[in-house]
Amino acid sequence: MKIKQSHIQDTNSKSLQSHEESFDFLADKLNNKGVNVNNLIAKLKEFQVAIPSWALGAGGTRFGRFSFYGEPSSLEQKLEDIGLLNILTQTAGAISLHIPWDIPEDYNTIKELANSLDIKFDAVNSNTFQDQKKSKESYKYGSLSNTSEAVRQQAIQHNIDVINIGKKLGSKSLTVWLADGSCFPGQNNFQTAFQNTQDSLKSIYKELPNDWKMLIEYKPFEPNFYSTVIQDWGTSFMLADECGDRAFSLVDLGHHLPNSNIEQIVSILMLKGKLGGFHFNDSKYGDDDLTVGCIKPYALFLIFNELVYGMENNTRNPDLAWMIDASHNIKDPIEDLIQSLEAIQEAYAKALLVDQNELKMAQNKNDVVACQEILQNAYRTDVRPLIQQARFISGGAINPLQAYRLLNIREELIKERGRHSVATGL
Ligand code: AOS
Ligand code: ZN
Ligand code: ZN
Ligand code: ZN
Repeated sequence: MKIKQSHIQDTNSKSLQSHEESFDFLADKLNNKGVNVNNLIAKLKEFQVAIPSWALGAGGTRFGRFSFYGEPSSLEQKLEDIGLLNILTQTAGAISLHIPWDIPEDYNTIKELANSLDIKFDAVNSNTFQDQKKSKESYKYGSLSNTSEAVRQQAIQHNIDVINIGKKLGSKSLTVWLADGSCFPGQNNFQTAFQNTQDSLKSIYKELPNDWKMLIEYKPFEPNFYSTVIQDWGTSFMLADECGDRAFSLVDLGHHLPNSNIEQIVSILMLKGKLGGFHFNDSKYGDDDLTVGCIKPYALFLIFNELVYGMENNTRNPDLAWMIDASHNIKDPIEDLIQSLEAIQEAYAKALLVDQNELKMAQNKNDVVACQEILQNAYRTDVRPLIQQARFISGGAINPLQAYRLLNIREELIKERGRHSVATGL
């Protein structure tokens, strides 16, 4: 399935006039306030979010999985789906692969396909939370933290293999998320588990190419429900710090206990130059992996406010690896990703509207009311015309979701792939 530029223009022509009216209205208002609208649009155009290969099929839960018609069943088809998403939104120009789910059969074919779709290879993800078919050792009781040296070695080697696969594709970072932990009190010695993990990560880090980053993801619980070795940002920070300059923490929005102040975590990690990557999703209870912005859009805005501040002020912190880490049980995954991308862009655009100098002045005067007003005024601005404009001038759809439906994309995919295709991976 290919979307032609003329198809996008056709669907855009339906909303062009009303878009132009709302854009002009907003641009005038912002210009009058002294906002550089062109600058803002340039920043929005530049912002690209990686799509994980596992987000294109129905995820399911431990109770079952309801497959979705026309799901991609190979890496090629996953790339094609991201290509469609990117043509419509102009924001999804990268894929994040999961090894071993996505090992390319032929590297050149995959690279050429990605190239033709204008998709880059973002972070590669290792997997030591499942046993692989031919592997000798089991991760049932942990991987990099395991008390058995043979298991740890196998997990270290897997991560090195993942780096080598990523090198062939042009990736520049490895994301490590560990399920390691314990299910019951007394099962693990916390110190031994942490020490083993640290030593294992250092062995992987030694093999990391000079222009690569290692991103260490944390999560408080699940699948282990008593303790998790890398449970929080502090643990991830300690491990990254111990590994070296090219190791960083990775924040997944769903990996915090309820009511955690994620924006503060983001802020301090950036101050220390140790925030490396981001997994977007939303959460009501735990690692719910819901559509970005569907539950707590104001929290997302506050997080972006810190990200924008950090990107301007914490020059020691590297460019961040942005990824959506969501899972879809009942929605069409592509539609869900369109909604997530929109929510990310919206929060980013609103954060860009915050006048940081004015905020600093209000903070210095301890004018608490003014501080809150500055943030809320930015948040209450309907920035959608800005996002639409950024997409439109990049050649994307003014309204991607509408275009996706008008162009009957899912129906076309079902025709091509059949009704009962099954996504590989999760
Ligand atoms: C797991 O909870 C983490 O969010 C991972 O980042 C990711 O979802 C996993 O590696 C995908 O299998
Ligand atoms: Zn994640
Ligand atoms: Zn997760
Ligand atoms: Zn998640």
